[in-house]
Amino acid sequence: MRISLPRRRFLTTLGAAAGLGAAGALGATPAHAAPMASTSQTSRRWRRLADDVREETRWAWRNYVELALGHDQIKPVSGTYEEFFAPGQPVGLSAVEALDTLWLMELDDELEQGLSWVRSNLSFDIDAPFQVFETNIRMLGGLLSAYHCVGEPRLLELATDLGDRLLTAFTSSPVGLPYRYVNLRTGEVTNPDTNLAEVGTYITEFGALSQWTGDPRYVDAAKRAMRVAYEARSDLDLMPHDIHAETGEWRNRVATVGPPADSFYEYLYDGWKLLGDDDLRTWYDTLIAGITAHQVEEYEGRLWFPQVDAFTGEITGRSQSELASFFSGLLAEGGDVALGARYHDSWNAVQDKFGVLPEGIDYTTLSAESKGNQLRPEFADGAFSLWLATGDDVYRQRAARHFELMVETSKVAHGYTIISDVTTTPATRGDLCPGYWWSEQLKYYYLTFVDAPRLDYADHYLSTEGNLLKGARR
Ligand code: DMJ
Repeated sequence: MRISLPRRRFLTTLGAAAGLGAAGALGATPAHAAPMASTSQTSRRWRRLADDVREETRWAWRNYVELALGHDQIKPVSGTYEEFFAPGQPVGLSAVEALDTLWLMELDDELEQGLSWVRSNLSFDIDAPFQVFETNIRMLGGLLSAYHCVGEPRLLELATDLGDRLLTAFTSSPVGLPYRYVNLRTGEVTNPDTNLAEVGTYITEFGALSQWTGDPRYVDAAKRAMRVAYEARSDLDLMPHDIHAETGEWRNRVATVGPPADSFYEYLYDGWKLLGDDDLRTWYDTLIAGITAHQVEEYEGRLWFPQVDAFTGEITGRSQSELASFFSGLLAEGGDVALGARYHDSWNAVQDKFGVLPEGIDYTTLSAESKGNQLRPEFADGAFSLWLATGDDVYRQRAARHFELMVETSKVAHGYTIISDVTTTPATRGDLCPGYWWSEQLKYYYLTFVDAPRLDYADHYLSTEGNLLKGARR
């Protein structure tokens, strides 16, 4: 997701009004134009932060290359690594996830190291079950975004080969909902008990693949799955989060905007934005209307999205997963900036209380129900989208705090790690850098703090995994 015009307009207007050149306008604070001196101080601060993000990326990448290149995820405390999809079957997940981030940051030597590994080593002829959703958003999305950025045909060849293997998960189902796992070599599918995110987070990767190869099978399969799920919505226009891939029947009654539903809603909006498919926009508007009518609760002046019974609208839970904080940005992009802003404010209160956000909270007490933090990007993602939509500097400040907290708590000997308990002092560290870290928050921070010359801010698309599928300025 993510796209907007206002920010670019603000910068141009302020730059022109203040008699600034392009460089002078870089760090402008659009919503509250400050006097010249403090504007350039502000500008320097944002440039410095962007440089810090770039340096941290370069340093962490060097460690990954030295200790784990080709493996899926570095364990940055012990200096070892682990695979993400299947034991003993590395696919260089972190390298693939990092490619477009390195390109956007103009870290071209580092990018070449990643590309060179991909060219010489990456193959999907693997006799093991791979999770279809994760393989799509991380590996297929990573290859497609790299292709979009650097234009190398080999990247599209690899993406097409992988897309064909993933397609089997859809075509094997009698109703077109993908199984959760597919064996990449044999095509054997398993795990039909699935959920909204895992049946409906394909349309932009598969859409880009269809556009770039001229083969409509991918986008057709992705849309068919979304339609099957959408048409099973309740009379309240709500959707339970668990569904069966062979029957299309719901497996529970609970509606949530968090996992495992989250990116299903995101991809309705994103599919419309990237591909211009009006059905998807209609489906998005219908479901968001259902959510805003039945799934929003004000609690002590803050706005949250409780779990509700999809058929009665009754509230069944008041837990909130950190992953749901992305919804603030989605709402803003979809046109409800006020609601998105209020939801981001709620999460900012959690950041004020804990520093690093816990994985899950009870919003009636703002207490941590799940005390770890998997080095998550969603708060920074929401801040970036709201910054683009409003030009309000408050979102850059929140992203800056998120970045500074991450450096304080997660930086270890060989990179950045997850936290196993954010409530201890100091925070208790784990030993893993998830693949999405390379694709998401580093990129969101950087793009929020600086006007990156390789991004078309006025017309771009970043996927749920932060992969750039539109808007590369080559
Ligand atoms: C990422 O893999 C994607 O953003 C996904 O949609 C859900 N969240 C994880 C990171 O937290």
